[in-house]
Amino acid sequence: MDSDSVFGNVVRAPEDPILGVTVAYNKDTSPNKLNLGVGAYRTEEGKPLVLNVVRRAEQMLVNDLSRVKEYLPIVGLAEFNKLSAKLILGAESPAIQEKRVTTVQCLSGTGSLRVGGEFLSRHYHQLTIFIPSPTWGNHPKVFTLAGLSVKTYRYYDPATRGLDFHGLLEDLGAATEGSIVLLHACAHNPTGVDPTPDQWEQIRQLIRSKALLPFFDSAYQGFASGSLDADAQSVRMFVADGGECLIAQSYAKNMGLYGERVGALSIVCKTADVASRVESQLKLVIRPMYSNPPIHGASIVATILKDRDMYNEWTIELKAMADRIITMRQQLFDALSARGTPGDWSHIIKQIGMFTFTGLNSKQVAFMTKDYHIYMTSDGRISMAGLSSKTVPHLADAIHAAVARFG
Ligand code: KET
Repeated sequence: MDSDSVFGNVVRAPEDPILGVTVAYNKDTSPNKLNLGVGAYRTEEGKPLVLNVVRRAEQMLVNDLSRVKEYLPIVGLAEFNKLSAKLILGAESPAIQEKRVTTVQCLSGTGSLRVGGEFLSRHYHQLTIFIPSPTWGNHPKVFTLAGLSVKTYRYYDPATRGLDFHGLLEDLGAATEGSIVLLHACAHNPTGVDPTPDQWEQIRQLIRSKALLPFFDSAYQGFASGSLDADAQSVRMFVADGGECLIAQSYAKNMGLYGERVGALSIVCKTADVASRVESQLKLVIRPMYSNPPIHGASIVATILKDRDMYNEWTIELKAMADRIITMRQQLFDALSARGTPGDWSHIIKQIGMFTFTGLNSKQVAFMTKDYHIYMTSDGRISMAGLSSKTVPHLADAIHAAVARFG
C-alpha cells in the first residue's frame, strides 16, 4: 500500500523535455526510429563518435603509470583551468596575463552554470538574471535553484525566423541596472540564430552602459563555424573592453566528452586581487556540493590542449563534425524542396550550430513521432547532428506529411 510508505505522497514528475525524448526513443521498437532530440553528435552511420584524438589522449593517460587517483583540488586540475581560459579568451588575452581571470573546473556546462549561479546569488548585489526567450530548457531551472530570479528578454522572432534585435535591445534596455544577462556565446540553442558581429557590438555597448553583468554559456565553441577562435569572438569582445563577465564552458559537444562531464567556469574580474578573492569563495560553493571534480575528463582535455599536434588534430576532427552538420542542413533543405513541401525552409540552411528550429508545432511533432518514429523536442527543434544522408529522406517525408496534415 502506498500509504505505508513515508514517500507515499510523492507525485510522479514528468520526464525532462530534452533527455526524456531519449527515454521515449529507447522504448520504441521500430527499426526506422530516429532520435533527433538531444544534441549529441552521430556519425553518418548513426553511431556516437569518440574522437581519435581523445582515444589517443586516453591511451597516453593509461600508459602513464606515474598517474594516480588522488583527489583533485576543489577548483580542479590547474593545467586544465589555465588551458580552458586560454581556449575561450585567446592565447594573448590581457585579462589572463593580468591574472584577472579565475577558472574552476566544473561538471560540464551545466555544473559551470550552476556554480556561477550559486556564486552570484551569494555575492552579487542583483539577483535577477535575464535569459533569452526561448533558451535551453534547463537554464531557468538551474538559475532558479541557484537562488536567482529569472526573467526573459526577447530573442527570436517566429515571423522572420531570425533575431528579434529590436525586442532584445528594448528588453535589456529596460532591465534594472546591474541585472545579470545570460548570453549564448555562439550557436544559440534552440534557435540556431546568432547576432551578427555588428549586433554583438551594440549589445555590448548597451550591457556596459547599464552596468549589466554578462554571463556567457559557451556549450558549442567550434560547432557554429568550425573555428574555435571565430566562435569565441562574442566573449572576447566583452573581455577586450576591460569589463567583468562570467563564462561557462562545456567540452561535451566540441570534444565529444558528453558523459565525462568536463567543463569550466571562468570569472573575469577587474583586478587580480578581486579574482583571487572570488576564487576563494567559489571553493566554498563547490566543497559542500561535490567536494572536488573528477580527474579523467579534465586530464583528457589538458593532454590535448597542451600539445600542439594533438590540438591540431582536434581542430580537424571538430571541423569535420561542424561540416557534416552543415551538409545535413543542405541535404534536408534539398529534400524538402524536391518534395515541394509548402512553406519557406531556407532557415534550415541559414541557422547555425547543432540544431534547426524547424517551426513545426507540437501537434506536427507528435504526429512525426507516432507515425514516423522520429523523436525530437516538442518545440520543433531537431538535432542536425543526429541526421545522416540515409535518414534525411525519412525525415523529409515526415515533415512533408506533417505539414500536409496540420499545415
Ligand atoms: N548550455 C547549452 C546552451 C546547452 O545546449 C547544453 C546542453 C548545456 C549548456 C549543458 O551541457 P553539458 O552536457 O552540461 O555540458 N544541451 C543539450 C543536452 C542537454 O539538454 O543536456 C541539448 O540541448 O540537447
